[in-house]
Amino acid sequence: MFDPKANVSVTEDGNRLYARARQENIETVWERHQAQQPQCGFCDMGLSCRICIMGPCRIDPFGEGPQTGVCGADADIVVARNLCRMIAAGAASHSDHGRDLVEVLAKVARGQAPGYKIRDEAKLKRLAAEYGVAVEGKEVLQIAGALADAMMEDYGMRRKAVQLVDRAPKKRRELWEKVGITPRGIDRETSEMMHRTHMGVDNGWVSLLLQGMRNALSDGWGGSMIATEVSDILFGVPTPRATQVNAGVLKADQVNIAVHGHNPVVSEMISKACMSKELLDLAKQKGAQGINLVGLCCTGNEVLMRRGIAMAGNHLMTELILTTGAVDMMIVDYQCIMPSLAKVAACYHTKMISTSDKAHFPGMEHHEFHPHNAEEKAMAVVRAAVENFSKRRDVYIPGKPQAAVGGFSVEAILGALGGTAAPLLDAVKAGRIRGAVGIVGCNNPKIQHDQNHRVLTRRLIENDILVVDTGCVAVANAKAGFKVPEAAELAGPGLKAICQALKIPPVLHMGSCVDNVRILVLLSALADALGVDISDLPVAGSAPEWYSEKAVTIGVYFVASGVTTHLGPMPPIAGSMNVVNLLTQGLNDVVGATFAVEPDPEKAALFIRRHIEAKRKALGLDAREVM
Ligand code: SF4
Ligand code: MSK
Repeated sequence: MFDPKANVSVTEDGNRLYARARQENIETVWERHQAQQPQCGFCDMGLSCRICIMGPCRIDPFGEGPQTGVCGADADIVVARNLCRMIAAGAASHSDHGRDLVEVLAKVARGQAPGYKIRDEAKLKRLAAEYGVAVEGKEVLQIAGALADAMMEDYGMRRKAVQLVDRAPKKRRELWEKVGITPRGIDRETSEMMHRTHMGVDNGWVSLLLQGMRNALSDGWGGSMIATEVSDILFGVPTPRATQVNAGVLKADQVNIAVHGHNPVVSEMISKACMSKELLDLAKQKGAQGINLVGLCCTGNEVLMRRGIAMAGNHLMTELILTTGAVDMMIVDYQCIMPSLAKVAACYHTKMISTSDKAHFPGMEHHEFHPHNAEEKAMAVVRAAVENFSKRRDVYIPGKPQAAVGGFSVEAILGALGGTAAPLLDAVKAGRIRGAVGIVGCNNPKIQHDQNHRVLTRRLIENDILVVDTGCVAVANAKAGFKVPEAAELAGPGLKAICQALKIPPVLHMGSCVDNVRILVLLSALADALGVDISDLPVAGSAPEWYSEKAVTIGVYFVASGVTTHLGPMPPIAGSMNVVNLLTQGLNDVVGATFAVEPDPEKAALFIRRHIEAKRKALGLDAREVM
């Protein structure tokens, strides 16, 4: 557990802003976390159940008190059900985000979404081909409409499998069929998960966890994949572009607007409005030098990846950034938005705007964005932000921005390699690159902010392991200076030479939380090129500071796809050794990958390196001993 007397963050801007919050007596996530101590041990182990009102029930982990709930559910059933409900919530969140994008695509096709358009026709046609949508002789908008309809079908009851499962290597798909975890429909798997965990339905902890995997796969190869692909069609496929990160990206002489959440549907329109001449002129009239749009969390990652828009911070920076007094407006969509934000903002002049019909927050002004009115709404709220500039009082922007490069979609990575994965595979075969790791996920106040991300990433790259990252880790690693081509100096000799030749950083920013699917697509391409399954590759996943249900789902779809995955914080499963053993060992026999929990990032790096070297050996490649 993080020592509350130590610095809350490993970052300079984080600590300086936290000191300011303390000075001004502003309560943040760290004080609230402290106030919750000691947190409930039953819940921590997954041993409490409130699924029905014969309960709530608790199972005594010491064997002295009750060993079943009122209904008779034992520790295995209670722990498995709780974990499965986390998976369902995570899958629902990402997949509902994907649905919103499909709805925008459908409205664009019908001419009902002014301001939005098809930005990448080639990608639209590639997706249409995958979905069996005829493109010959059809207008772009007709194709878009037919593709949106086909994707909507993926959300319901498909006869066999969600479409994009076809992207997985053949061996993996055959394995899923054999185990019975091929996802059949996106909403169907979440719905079935909730049904099975109702009192008196599925009381087999193994069958529950198998459905948990199928549910997670319906997100990874379904809802999240749709979210990423449709975002690319509507807003462009990311390409490498320079940007800046940390609280220093706020500008004292400009109107600062921060976008926070996950879905690019609102932030893309805001970004357009910030560039409008009318509003830039208004900003000048109000005494500002311009309008400075910055990102937070994954909405920030979405606009960073496609537009190079600067990133102010990740999850645990979202309250602190308000204490600069320099944010004229924060616009939120959904997910990972702490309900405390408006309370912190109220200590300053910052206007807080919520935009989604499904995400309301106390103390925020609600301006609902829909495809038909988003362009108009964006102009109105940005105007309000400009009007708010003159109300600023004391401004404190700590430090200078850090340079970074983002935008490494699969297309961009393959492009940097000359169009195919062959150079990357050659480097892996020759041992210059030992393997690759996807580091993903959040911050958690139980861990010093960004510390584990930095340590783990540093240890991996210095041992010639390429790192790709998404979500809040991507921001942490950018702030640490790992995302400029010069960071190649921090890498081991093999990785360094390749990064220098390609002029890329050793840590590649692949996007937001839904963009973890880009990692799945890349791994499939590598596995296909080698003629093996994903589980044979010298790769791993890691979520060193995760907190959210979505991260559980991501971890489960990584493992079910064959990627052994490290978790920093322990998930709430310690109450059942059967569940722990299945997830950390038994799954190897089922899907060829497991979870490993290790809070210490130094030890996690050793575990991951040993795993990668073992996979190399199994492939007949040279393997190093990791001490
Ligand atoms: Fe208790 Fe069973 Fe109801 Fe859970 S489902 S609250 S264990 S009675
Ligand atoms: S925002 S899910 S805290 S990565 Fe995607 Fe960050 Fe985790 Fe939210």
